[in-house]
Amino acid sequence: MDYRTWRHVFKLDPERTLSDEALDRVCLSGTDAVMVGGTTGVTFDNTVDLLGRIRRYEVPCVQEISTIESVVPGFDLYMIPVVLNTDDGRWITGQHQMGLREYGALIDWEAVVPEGYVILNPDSSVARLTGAKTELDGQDLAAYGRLADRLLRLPILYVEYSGMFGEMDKVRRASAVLHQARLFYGGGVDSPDKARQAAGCAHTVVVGNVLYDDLDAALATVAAVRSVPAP
Ligand code: 1GP
Repeated sequence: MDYRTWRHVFKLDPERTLSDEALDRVCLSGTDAVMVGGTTGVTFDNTVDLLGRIRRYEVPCVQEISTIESVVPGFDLYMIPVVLNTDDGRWITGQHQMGLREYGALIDWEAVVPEGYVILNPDSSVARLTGAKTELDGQDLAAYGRLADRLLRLPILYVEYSGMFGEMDKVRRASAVLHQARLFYGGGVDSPDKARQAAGCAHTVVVGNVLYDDLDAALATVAAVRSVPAP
């Protein structure tokens, strides 16, 4: 599953409701992958339900793990956030170590992809949960880019503005310093115009919330992202 080629991803929250018809349109939209995950209210049951519905389609399906209890077998890949801009060690290595303590011997490492997360919207639930230090300028973000890419050699730098559209100048600056890592951008992409802007700065654009508010606008982001050359 070559996530390195993905330009567009839809992120679905298992706690929220999407009709069969809407899910059909999402899975046949031409997006490169569907990611299942969320910050709160994610359970084994609601994740397994959603996976079963997405599996009727050929679109690649990945789980972004937020709690150990909600990990469901059967996804193509498992993306594991490591929060870079927090002082709270639980979100850097703490939860991960506890998970590996229980299940470490059973893991198919070929299916695991770590993501270096930088969380930038102070009002998002993920920022509150993780105690993220969101006051970062472009130089700070570029430094996190190098930290992820060169020092930790993570394959993904995920710039997370969840719920708001971010500052593209900062994102571009981080993208420019990456050597091997892919930059995933997510946050507030709710129109073709914003999708194009993000696609010019990020290798992969992740679209979430707007799926539940304006499905047509969400679907229009797929072609918009594809119309822009990757950075
Ligand atoms: C959230 O990065 C994703 O984790 C997408 O953000 O929901 O704001 O589109 P939005």
